[in-house]
Amino acid sequence: MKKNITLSRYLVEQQRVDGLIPAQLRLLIEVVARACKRISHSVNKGALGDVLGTAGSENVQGEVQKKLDIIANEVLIEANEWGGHLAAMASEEMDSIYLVPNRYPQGEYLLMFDPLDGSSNIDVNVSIGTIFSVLKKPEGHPGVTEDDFLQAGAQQVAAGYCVYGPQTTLVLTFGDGVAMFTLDREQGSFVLTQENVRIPEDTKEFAINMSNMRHWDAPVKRYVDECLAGVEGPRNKDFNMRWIASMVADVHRILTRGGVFMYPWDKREPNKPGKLRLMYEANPMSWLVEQAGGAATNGRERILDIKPTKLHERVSVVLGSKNEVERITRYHTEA
Ligand code: AHM
Ligand code: MG
Repeated sequence: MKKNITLSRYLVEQQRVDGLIPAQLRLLIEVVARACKRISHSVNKGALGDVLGTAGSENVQGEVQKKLDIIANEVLIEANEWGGHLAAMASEEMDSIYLVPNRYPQGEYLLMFDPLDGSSNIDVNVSIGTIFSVLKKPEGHPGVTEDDFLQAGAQQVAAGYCVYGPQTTLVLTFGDGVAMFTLDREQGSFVLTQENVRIPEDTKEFAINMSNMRHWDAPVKRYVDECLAGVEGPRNKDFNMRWIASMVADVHRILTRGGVFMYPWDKREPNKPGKLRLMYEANPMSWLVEQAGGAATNGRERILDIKPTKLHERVSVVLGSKNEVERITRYHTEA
């Protein structure tokens, strides 16, 4: 790999040399990356920046918002609304879509994000992140409605996340593999640190919130029981468990060394398909995982094929090393 390729140079080459992305999409990603740098800065300040703790409000899903949830949301909106690359945005922290104000030029893209994923980890200094997904606004009508956003994940034109951990790492796909960039704070830029990310097809590591075990469906219980049985069980090998409770950090581990991540449907809220949101959590992560050679399903079907019916739709998630995801999906179809 060539040394010291900044994100800007990488994007210019994707646009100019390889013709993989249009100029407006390049600008969009540059702007999102700049916003992530600002969020990273706030996250790093922690108590010194008065950014910890709750904001005293709730989002549309009835979850308590943290100060940093709101700060990150505002940073992303302010950074993206004026550049002329977007038609509208949608966020986990906003009830409805956000139209680019009339005073700014309108672009052809739709941006969705979870501004700060892993909120429960903010105050305890554990990795958190920003997840984003980019769609094209459907042609043929002026203005933007929520319906324009309701496209299957397979329609995404770019997706990524930025994890704020010991390092700040931006991970991106345009549908031609996955690349990782590490924030060089002295230089002030993201620098390419890994290309052609690949997830091993087999793994001995799983991630799931075990405290929900009594609420799971039989196929998930069967899979985890078999992992826990180790060498003495039907899998003939010992498994290790990791659960960071930040999807960004759990997925980052899987992209780095493999593994399987699950947030399945459970009996606590039987009418909801799961905890995670399809459009700005599961879709971008599923695409990244597939682009790295992994798989992502809701236990039955490919997540990227699900046609959303509402903006904040939830979904059951099984993603990561291909052979494990296929096994878990098979357990569901057999059941
Ligand atoms: P958030 O977007 O409000 O932070 O919620 C999503 C997070 C995921 O990052 C993580 O996988 C999950 O919630 C953790 O949930 P749990 O509290 O069950 O561990
Ligand atoms: Mg989230």
